[in-house]
Amino acid sequence: MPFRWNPDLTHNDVTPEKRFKERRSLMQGAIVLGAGAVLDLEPTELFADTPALSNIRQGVVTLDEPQTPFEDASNYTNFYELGSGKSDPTANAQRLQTTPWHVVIDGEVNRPGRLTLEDLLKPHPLEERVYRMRCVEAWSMVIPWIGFPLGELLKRFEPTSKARFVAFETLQDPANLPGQKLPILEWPYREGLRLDEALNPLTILAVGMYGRTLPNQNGAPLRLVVPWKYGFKSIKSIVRITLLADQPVTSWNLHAPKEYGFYANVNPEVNHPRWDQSRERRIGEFLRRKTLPFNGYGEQVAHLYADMDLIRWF
Ligand SMILES: Nc1nc2c(c(=O)[nH]1)N[C@H]1C(S)=C(S)[C@@H](COP(=O)(O)O)O[C@H]1N2
Ligand SMILES: [Mo]
Repeated sequence: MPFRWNPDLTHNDVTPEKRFKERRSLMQGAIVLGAGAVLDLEPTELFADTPALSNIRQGVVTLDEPQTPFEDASNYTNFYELGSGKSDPTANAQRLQTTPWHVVIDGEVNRPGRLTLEDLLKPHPLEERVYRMRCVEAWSMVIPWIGFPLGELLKRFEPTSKARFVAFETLQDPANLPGQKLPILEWPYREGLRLDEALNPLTILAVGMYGRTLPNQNGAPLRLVVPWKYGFKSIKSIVRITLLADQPVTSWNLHAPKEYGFYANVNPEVNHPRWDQSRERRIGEFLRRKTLPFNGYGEQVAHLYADMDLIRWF
């Protein structure tokens, strides 16, 4: 069975042998290990530079699939603010200023606020969850994210009875983010979810991956991960979360409405106008595989769309 939803996973389930080796090589530069030293360090020890990222609990979601190597997941990225090539975001990563970082939560909530990243993380224990990510350009990865369910955060701000959608915005900083000087998109990058999608337990705000703080090019310090949707919904480097009565405008939908729908659920039956969406290449593999409806998470999320024509609402 490729997918498990199980709160009783053992530490081995969430931290396979390969991960220990990765951690070991990550740490070898920084830590001189005595002979026979135990290498099974907890992820928190890699977060020493970021005290807010502590107390990572066992994930309730994991996959029996080989993880994409950290090198690929962190160097083959899409982050147009840092350049439109897949390696540009790594090359320009240091231009993203992540400290201090604030997130505004406003709109249809009883308790709006502007919080530091530390305040925002404090009440939310972090979890590691291994998710498939499927990019609209037909490549995919399996990434161990560290984060917490978005719904836990939203509840804290008490959405009003009018709230039906959630809008997200990325940092706007054209002086430092070279892509924001180019008319690739209307900046800032904006995304949105229906409130029930946002409250689904699979939807997380991630602050780390592979047992460490999120690299800037992957959307530090705080990004969305919506594993059953195409990658562009998983907005990076979030500074604002707004609850709304009406469906928000989103960057890719605004830019090319025929190519990028608001819903963007992974759907092998709806091709992108310029390419086939029925198959995908897992990064690091040679042969393409069949794309799964909802990226393989149908059991968890198909009910959200029971009454919808998913060809029309792509
Ligand atoms: N702010 C912002 N968020 C973004 C993007 C972007 O260009 N800017 N690209 C999106 C796209 S198209 C994808 S596929 C995913 C990629 O996430 P990853 O690079 O961590 O794999 O980020 C999404 N989030
Ligand atoms: Mo993408």
